[in-house]
Amino acid sequence: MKPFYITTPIYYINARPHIGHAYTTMVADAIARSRRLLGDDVFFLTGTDEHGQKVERAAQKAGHQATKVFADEVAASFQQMCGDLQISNNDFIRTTEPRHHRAAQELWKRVADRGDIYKGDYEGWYCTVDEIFVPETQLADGKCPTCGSKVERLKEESYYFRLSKYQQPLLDFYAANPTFVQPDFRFNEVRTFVEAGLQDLSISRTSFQWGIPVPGDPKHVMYVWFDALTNYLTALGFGSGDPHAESRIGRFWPGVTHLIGKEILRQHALYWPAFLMAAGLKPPQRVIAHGWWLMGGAKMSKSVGNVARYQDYVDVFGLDALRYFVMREMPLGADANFSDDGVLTRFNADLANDLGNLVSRTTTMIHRYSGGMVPDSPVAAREPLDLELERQLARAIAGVIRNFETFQITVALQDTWVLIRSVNQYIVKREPWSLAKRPDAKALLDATLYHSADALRVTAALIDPVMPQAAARIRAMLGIPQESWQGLKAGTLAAGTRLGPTEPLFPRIEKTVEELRGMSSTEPSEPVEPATPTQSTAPVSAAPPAPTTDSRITIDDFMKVELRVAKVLEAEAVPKSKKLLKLKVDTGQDQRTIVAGIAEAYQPEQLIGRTIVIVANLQPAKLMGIESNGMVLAGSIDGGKPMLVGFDQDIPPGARVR
Ligand code: ME8
Repeated sequence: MKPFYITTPIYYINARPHIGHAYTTMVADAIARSRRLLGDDVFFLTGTDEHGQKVERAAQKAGHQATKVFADEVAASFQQMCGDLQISNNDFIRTTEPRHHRAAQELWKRVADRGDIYKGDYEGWYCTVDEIFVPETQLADGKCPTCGSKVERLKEESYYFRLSKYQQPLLDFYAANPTFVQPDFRFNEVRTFVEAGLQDLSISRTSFQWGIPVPGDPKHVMYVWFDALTNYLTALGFGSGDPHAESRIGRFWPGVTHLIGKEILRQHALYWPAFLMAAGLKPPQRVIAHGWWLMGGAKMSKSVGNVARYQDYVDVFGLDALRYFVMREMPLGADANFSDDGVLTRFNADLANDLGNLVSRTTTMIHRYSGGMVPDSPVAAREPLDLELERQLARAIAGVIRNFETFQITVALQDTWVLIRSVNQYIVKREPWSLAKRPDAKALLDATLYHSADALRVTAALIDPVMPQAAARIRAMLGIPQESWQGLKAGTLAAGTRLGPTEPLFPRIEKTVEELRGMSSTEPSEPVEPATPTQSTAPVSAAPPAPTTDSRITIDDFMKVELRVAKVLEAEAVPKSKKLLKLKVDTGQDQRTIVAGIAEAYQPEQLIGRTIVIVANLQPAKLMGIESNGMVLAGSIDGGKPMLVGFDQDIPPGARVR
């Protein structure tokens, strides 16, 4: 079995976890699960970073006499998060554990023995929120350039690490390992930073005590990042002195994948490899830096307080829906907006409509038309439509595996949803409900049932790392065991398999976001659009009867117009037309062409990537010979230039506008 080691950052315990921490942990979990499905020997580590001034102050603020008591309490909430989110970690490390003290001191000694630590005096600025030293030249308006917090002046005796010595070794290492940091553009940032020259790094503090004592000089505690980064080795037995425990280093190091948020890339891609080189150890194989969840336009952060709690979303939408949303919504490396509306839209469109429909259709049909048993579909009976579905399955399997291997989970989920929609279309085209009425169509009906169930089996396997509960529930409905990704292919569902009982997988949520907001708890959450009336909140029958001359419409009339958010993918002028532009837009459900009369107000290139609102259910019409499928909404003042309708926050394509 191939070893595969994956880590999350270890989280500070100055406050309880929020969606940001949940996100990294869930992504690492999905990657770990995918590797297990591929047959790897996985070691998955997460944990808590418990030392440093920030934690010490948080404990004091919380009125705790002993920082350790506070640490135990908050660390437990991160452990609880792992349980709540069904994280499959193999170890949970706390930096206050004796095994970690030993490891950090061992690393320090090795670096010191090689002459790369010396004593000096530090005078400069320090950001306690990020626990980083900030050079004077990098201050932004006298504040921390990373988080914008006030920095503090420090003047104390300090041990220094000879980081400057590692400029060239780091650049050589980067050159020899072109995939060390992903995504690529982040690697460029690191390279540029190192190329500009490195200063030695202060790695000890004397002004507080909550840390790991420096070997031989306990007046100093280690700089929290020197301590924290070592956790990745502690969990492999480093510094334990026990050959059996330490044998894990040989197995899992340096082939490690560190999954982190982009704000701590420098520590992982620069300090950490340099510390390791100085200790005579190999740098890690890979650092993947993901983007931030934003809330109200700013990074969701416990220091700022604009956080969403994962528990609220698990309670209302279920764990798998939360896992799906975050992994579908944020492509690797990019930032994304976390909004209740976004979660609700994805839930209803992707989970209830697409996946939920496929599950209920397939299982109900087999119960109804085949006595709850998967029928046989001899190879000879397969028609082009069945063979095309098999090819689509093969493409989806290859695509999902490839994308998981390159950590593109969002793309893997897109591949899976292309498949799910194709299977739904396959069923609609075949019309099994009509075939069931024709005794001569039994073979075709059986083929349809077989291939739908087989595709559902593959779908369950493909969503397994992201949605383990849903995958297990689908398997229970199909009456099949969990499947590995090794050898996963179309057509292997055994005929005669007896289905389990059917249950609704993701029942559609008919409530508005505002109605659901009863779910949110004490912490402030992002403001959302005011509630929009739906049939459930504004039953038409309860409205006073309208006078016959009244031109007002009922809510039912309005709801017939399907207004949706779309994103412009391409835009070009329509030849020989002054007013028209041809747009290709992503509606969240499909990509389509819309011809819009906005050429006098917008250049095509201004529109690419822009979020717009369209009427999605308009009958197609031909404009200048081009079929337009929908209409773009814009406002204008009496014959003036059109102004596109927009939003004041990010909103994903497909969201309904009401
Ligand atoms: O930095 N969006 O701990 P931390 C996405 N202890 N991810 C987010 C996020 C957001 N808005 N907010 C937090 C530390 N995260 C150090 C790490 S490692 C040796 C030491 C996630 O509690 C993301 O993974 O500030 C980020 O890197 C991590 O939480 C920071 O957690």
